[in-house]
Amino acid sequence: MLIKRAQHILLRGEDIAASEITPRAVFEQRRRLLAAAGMAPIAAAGGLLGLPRLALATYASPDARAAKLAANTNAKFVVPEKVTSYKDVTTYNNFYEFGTDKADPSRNAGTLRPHPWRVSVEGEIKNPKVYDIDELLKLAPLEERVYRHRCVEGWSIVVPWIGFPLAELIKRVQPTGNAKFVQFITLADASQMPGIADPILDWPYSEGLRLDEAMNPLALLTVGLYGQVLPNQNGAPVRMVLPWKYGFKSAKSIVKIRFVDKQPPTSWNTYAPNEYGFYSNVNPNVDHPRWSQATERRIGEDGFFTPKRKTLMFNGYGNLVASMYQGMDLRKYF
Ligand SMILES: Nc1nc2c(c(=O)[nH]1)N[C@H]1C(S)=C(S)[C@@H](COP(=O)(O)O)O[C@H]1N2
Ligand SMILES: [Mo]
Repeated sequence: MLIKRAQHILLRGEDIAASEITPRAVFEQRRRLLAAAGMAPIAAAGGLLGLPRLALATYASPDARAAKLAANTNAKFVVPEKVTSYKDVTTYNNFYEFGTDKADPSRNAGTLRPHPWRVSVEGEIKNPKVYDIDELLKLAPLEERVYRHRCVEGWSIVVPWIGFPLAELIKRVQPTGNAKFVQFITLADASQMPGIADPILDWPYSEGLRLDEAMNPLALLTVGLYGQVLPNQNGAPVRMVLPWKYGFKSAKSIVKIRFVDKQPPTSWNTYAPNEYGFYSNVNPNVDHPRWSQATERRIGEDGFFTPKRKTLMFNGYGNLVASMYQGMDLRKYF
């Protein structure tokens, strides 16, 4: 029974009803203009220096109740594509601790208590430390970055995240020579997370990276989106965002970051090693055993005649990440 049930998880997104067609909020229109404005000078100057820094906090809020979070936009990391609507990004989620339907996390994650919150940074490091979330938020300047996000199920979104490079934290805790991998562990508290009662995955949700991947400037320790603190359903109060990898690598609601000497077990890889590899870099040339990964459905573009988008190698971030995998057989290390 469990097996049968489990086979329904991480399906392609195709069975999900098309997201509602709502009039575009003024905010999103402004957001797109902002993104376009951020990109034009890059194309012209081919670099970062001298670009105006754009403070998102001056723009309208997508959710009047949510706390604002100020951050300067880092134009080097703004993908020149239409930002997905706030509504889609916060109501179409995978967060199995709150249920397996896309609408479950936004419906059920109100029971998560993201404050107070502590993150234990431990293992093969010189400075192990339990960070209070308020302290973690002040560790490095917050940046807004607009990243593509590709779920292994075949859908994608474009999100203005707020955070800072994980490398900033890693520099401070100083890995020892034995640190080869980093493990991320999510909260697993049945009193806050109704989905934990269901033994779908081996809780707590855990993910991992090689140390060089964790140090990559793209790897974002994330605390906000759309100018606000992270909603619970998106992994409050702190999560990873790794835009060159399939979405499941980006663990939500992290309570532990552990530096280890061996490749750590990870939830999805343990669940189905032939379907979800440890690396899980976005790769249109390596299909999932049950579906092609060559194309994707961009959430919000799913009209009846809308053609699918071609999935890009490393989700379009090859210039920043491909060198980390040079000489590796990406069919074997998928
Ligand atoms: N703890 C935890 N983290 C998780 C998941 C989860 O079920 N539990 N789902 C993953 C998957 S499959 C995806 S696609 C992304 C979705 O992030 P989003 O809802 O913010 O778009 O979160 C990832 N992180
Ligand atoms: Mo995903």
